Amino acid sequence: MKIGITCYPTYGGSGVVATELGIELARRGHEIHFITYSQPIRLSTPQDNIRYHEVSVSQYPLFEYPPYDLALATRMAEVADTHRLDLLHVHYAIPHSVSAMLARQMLASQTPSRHLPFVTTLHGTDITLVGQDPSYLPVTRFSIEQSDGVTAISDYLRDKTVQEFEVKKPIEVIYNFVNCDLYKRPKEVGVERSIFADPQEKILVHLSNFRPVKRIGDVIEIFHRVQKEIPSRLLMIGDGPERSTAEWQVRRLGLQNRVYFLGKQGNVQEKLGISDLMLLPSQLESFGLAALEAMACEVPTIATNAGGLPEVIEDGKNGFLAEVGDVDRMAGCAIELLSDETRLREMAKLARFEAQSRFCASKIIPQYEKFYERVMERAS
Ligand code: GMT
Repeated sequence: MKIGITCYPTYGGSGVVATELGIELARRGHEIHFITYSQPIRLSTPQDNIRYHEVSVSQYPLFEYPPYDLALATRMAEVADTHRLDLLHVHYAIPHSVSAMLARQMLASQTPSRHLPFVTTLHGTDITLVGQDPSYLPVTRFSIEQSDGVTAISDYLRDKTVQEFEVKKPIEVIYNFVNCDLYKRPKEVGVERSIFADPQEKILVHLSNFRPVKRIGDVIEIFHRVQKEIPSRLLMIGDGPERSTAEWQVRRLGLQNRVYFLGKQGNVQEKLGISDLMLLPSQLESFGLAALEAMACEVPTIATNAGGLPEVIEDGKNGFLAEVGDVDRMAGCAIELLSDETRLREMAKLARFEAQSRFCASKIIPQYEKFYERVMERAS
């Protein structure tokens, strides 16, 4: 198949999922065209069967808000026409599904027999936060209804979309995935670990885009309590609006020698693979890709019982779940687990098992392929 993929290339989990999906599909022989405003971060090296088409948005003094969605629609139609694409797959509804809808119409107006189907994958804040904004809700609902196929990354998100948007269109749940051959614990972790911690110290990790929904303050607060009981360090991977506040909190608590702000990292699996415990105390996660990537690397997660997280983590078995804001319980669970090496290793193995048995790329990618086939069959 020839597939055009659009996502937010530099920011957030939806871009990561879209890029990894493109890479996996290309490995299986499909021709993938990324149509985005910059090179997706996880697409650092040229790969067979993958092309990148940049969307450039012209600036003009009149445009206080340059019309990116229109530039995107034009590029989608151009690429689809030139490369005879079979399908567009957009990640995050706003504004990508609206642009895809326009591209489909533009192509049909040139060649009435040409119907370019598009699939919209819902990821989270496009529905739960941004999509609820009255200025976006009607157009988001409309473009979801107009999609030739719609998927959501968890049952939670599907139900929420149906409930809040009153969408009649069937929504297929296809869970996020992880490449278990790449995301795994290395046999030897000593050298890399020694950059951050002494041999007897534990490493806690947090990975996100540092938005308010991630409750970065709780991450620091939990670690503050943990390090009083357990010799440990904290790796903060990612960047975003809450980073300066978090750095200030770290200084205020006198933790600057224990917490490393690493910024955006290209190969996150290398840092996850040397860690012992992931902290993800988010206000909401439709899925929690960071937790899954950690689990694949034998790193259990302490997370909140929010959104789709209970679909990924089983409390007490391969991680822990607590109510949003309950830093006492999250710190308590972390201390208990990190003080018991046997339990920690056992939970780490179960976390990897869960990632492999339910969310491995080899299980999820064929679900997308089948979904595309069905959509294309209906559209022809
Ligand atoms: O909040 C983010 O991390 C960004 C956002 C996005 O769409 O880029 O993430 C959402 O999609 C991820 C990938 O499918 C999910 O793992 C996250 O749970 C989801 N975030 C929220 O629901 C807050």
